[in-house]
Amino acid sequence: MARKHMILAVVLGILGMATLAHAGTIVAVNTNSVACTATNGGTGAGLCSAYAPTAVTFNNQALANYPGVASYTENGFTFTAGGGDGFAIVNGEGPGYNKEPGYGTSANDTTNYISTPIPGGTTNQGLSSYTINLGMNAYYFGFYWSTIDTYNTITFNFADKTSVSYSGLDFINQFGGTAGSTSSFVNFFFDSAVTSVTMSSNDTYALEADNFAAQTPEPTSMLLLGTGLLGFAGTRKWWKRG
Ligand SMILES: [Ca+2]
Repeated sequence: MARKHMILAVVLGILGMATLAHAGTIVAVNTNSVACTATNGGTGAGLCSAYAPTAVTFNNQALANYPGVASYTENGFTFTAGGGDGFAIVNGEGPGYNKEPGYGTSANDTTNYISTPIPGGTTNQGLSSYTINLGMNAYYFGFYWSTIDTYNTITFNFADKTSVSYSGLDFINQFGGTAGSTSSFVNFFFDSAVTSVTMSSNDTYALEADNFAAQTPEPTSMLLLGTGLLGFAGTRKWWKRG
């Protein structure tokens, strides 16, 4: 069973007036962020959420390069390794071609971050992934994403047991960036509660992320509104049960 699901990308931060139009709508914003501070994401962590406190920094954790870790919990967020090599907690550029968010820019993240697959792990292992249980019904989710890549995929799992996946290319197309060269703090707003998010990347190359934030209260008719919304359709599927 599947039904059409809309994702809307806001190219510019928008103040507005309208309300969310469709159940299950996702709005992605890649322009709004703040510089991280010592108390919000950590000094030198690059960009943090402009909408919610940073909940996951990995900053006080031992690095976990090959063979990575199976599970990690910080501030109520639980990360569980999925297929392939799973994930590792790393710093800087690693042997698995991973690059920290903000690589090569003034917003370079010099702190620990998460990478899937794990640097130095198996090559050509196929799809590596991890799932973040948010520990809440989230109407907002954001993180600092390094070099948004075509082989990255994000799957949003809704409380109603549906899910929807988007590739890095989907976001690149909406944000107008260039694959493999654009780091962004990305913000996602939902009008239907999301309980977990699965991050995956294909083959040797990585999906790198840091400074996760989420929020339960539906952010007031937010930004969603107004003009400048670009939409495209995805297919929202029911989770397999049993
Ligand atoms: Ca960090």
